[in-house]
Amino acid sequence: MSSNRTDAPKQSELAGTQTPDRANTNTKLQNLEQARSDATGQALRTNQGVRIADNQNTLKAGARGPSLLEDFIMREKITHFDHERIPERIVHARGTGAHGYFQSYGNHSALTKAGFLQDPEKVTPVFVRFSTVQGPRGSGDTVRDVRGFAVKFYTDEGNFDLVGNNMPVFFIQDAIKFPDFVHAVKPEPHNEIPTGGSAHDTFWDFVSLVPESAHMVIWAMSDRAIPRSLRMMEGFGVHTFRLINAEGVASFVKFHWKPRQGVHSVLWDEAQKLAGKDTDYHRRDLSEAIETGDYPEWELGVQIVPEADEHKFDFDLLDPTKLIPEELVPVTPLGKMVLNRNPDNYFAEIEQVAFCPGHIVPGIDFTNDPLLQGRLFSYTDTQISRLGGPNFHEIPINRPVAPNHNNQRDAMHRQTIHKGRASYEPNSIDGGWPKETPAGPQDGGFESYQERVDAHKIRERSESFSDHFSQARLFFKSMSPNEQQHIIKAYSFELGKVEREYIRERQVNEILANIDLDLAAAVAENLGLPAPKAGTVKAPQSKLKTSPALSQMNHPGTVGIKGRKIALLIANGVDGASVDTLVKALEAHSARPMLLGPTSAPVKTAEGKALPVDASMEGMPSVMFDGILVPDGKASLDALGASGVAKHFLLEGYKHLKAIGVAPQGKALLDALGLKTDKGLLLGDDQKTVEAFVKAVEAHRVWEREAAAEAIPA
Ligand code: HDD
Repeated sequence: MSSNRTDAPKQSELAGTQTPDRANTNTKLQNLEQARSDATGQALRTNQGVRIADNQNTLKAGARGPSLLEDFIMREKITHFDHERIPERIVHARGTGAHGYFQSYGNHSALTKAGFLQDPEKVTPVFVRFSTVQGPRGSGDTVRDVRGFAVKFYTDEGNFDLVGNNMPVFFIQDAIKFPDFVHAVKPEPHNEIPTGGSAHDTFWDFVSLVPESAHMVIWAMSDRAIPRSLRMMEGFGVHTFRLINAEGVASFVKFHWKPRQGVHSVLWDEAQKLAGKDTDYHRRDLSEAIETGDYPEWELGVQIVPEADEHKFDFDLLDPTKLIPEELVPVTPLGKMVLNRNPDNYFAEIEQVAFCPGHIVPGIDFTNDPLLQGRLFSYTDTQISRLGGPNFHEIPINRPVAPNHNNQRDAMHRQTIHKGRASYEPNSIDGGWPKETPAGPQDGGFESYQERVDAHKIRERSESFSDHFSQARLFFKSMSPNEQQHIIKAYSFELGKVEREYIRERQVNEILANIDLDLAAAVAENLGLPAPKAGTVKAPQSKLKTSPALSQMNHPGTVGIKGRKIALLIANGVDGASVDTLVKALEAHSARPMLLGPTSAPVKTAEGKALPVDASMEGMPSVMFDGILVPDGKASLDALGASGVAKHFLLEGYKHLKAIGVAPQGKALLDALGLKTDKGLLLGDDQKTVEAFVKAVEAHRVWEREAAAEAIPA
């Protein structure tokens, strides 16, 4: 966890790379890099510490002669290189992460004795890893998939890992089905297709045969599966956990992370294009935000259910395919998490971090959720093969800040050099140390919650887990009309890629028809299947007709357009003053304006100045932006109107429902493109228009435009 980065200059110090003095900028960049590197001023050496004189040539018998086996320098280098890769995670292989801290809002001792939740002054370091589930390490960031949201709290009482997802439920109810589910969703075994997505036969074969997946699958077909940014996702602990206070009183809780940036997604066409045009879209967005000081922030909250209310709901709290609607049990905020430091080294930190839902601290405990119980075994087991043995807790990113003395010894890659003679307990040689700490109210040893269990040993699914459709229906009914259409399209797209017709039919008739007949009928029509009959499963209708908290539209965030990327399209002849005014207006809202030219070369303004650009319009296409502005300047507007790339940029931005502001002289450009002004397509460059543009970006997308945008070619 140690890092010299905190002293290093921040990228934000390089703000203003618009300066024409590129040489100066380059020197600044070099200084920045050197300050970061721990090799600055150091000699190149072998792993054994020998200084290397020549890193260019293998030792040979004569300049044109054969290489010599005795070249230990070359062999050490190649041997190490040959073993650079470790097995990637079986699921969640593609990920990124960041360091930060957690701070409690207050003293939550009535709820839990966990030390990091007692004191608002206490700052607990955290490391977060976000991930996709299906794809390998090199797959695209914006595929349709669940996102992992794993947080390691380095508390004074030991590490607490909250290993959740950006969806509050899961595909299966029992861990014994996890390998089946993962084999089905992973690329097909004969050709390893598709990479990163679920639009293929084996996934839909499995989920259409396993109705308990219906709820999670509809989440995966919703906009939640294509987030705009990792910073704009909710996170969920999924299972019901227990919090226990110093008096031993336990409450059931569901953990929630609420992003200050709001909950937002991209459109499906955008997601697919981004997967090619910027494969690293999400990891870039996260690291850029942190680098520029726009630190992502989430609120940690819990839904609290007193033990006495365990059976009060029309679903089982132990069933991980169910959520507790926030309208029934609101989320109580506990504290905030801020991510403020990028990792120094991807492999050492993001690849080697090892999470486990079984890493808990006093004051937190499990429930009998059979999915959670299986996870408690799986994670440590997987690290043993992934990280080469049971000593992965010694890897810097996994080390607790709390001391961890015990009598475990040896094994692969042991780093600690133990000095005592006694590695057993009880012992007298080392004075009996390390010793147990009796369980106690505060700072006591870990004590499991004393739950009475008196039952037959059986393999059986509880009857209380048998309603698979009510909450899937509640989810669909709670969506806005736009979101419902996206879900219909997502099922149609994915099932349209399924080659076996009987699988499509089964999903429509046996799953979708039991969720909602209109949904099933719309998907059936798109697939050319006969209209489905009403579902035969008599699932209880939940008392709640809708749960507004489930719709992303009801999570706008609290940061306005802070950090949103806005493209300014410019060409030779652009009005420099107009660019200046727009950039200043955006910066006043802490947005991130970027100047895009026809090429990467500076643009000549109408005033005759050379204006450096951030990128070319081809280099940073519209899918990488949240909004588009076209500044004034007749020659510039004419040049944009004659450029296929610029026109495509605008049309695509329009299709993806983005806010667009065009200077008054640009009316002809809009007319030529056949675009009509609307709530988010604005003509003008006065203060009022700029504020309307800002409002439109703040609303994330111009949803009213979605039907009109259908006509624009993709
Ligand atoms: Fe899992 C990784 C989340 C069910 C077995 N899981 C993994 C990660 C996340 C989750 C976020 C990536 C952690 C990281 O960034 O390193 N998993 C979940 C959630 C689940 C869930 C929210 C259901 C509520 N998982 C689940 C089950 C099993 C596993 C039922 C096995 C019985 N998960 C694993 C694993 C992984 C993993 C194979 C792969 C790499 C790793 O653990 O470290 O053990």
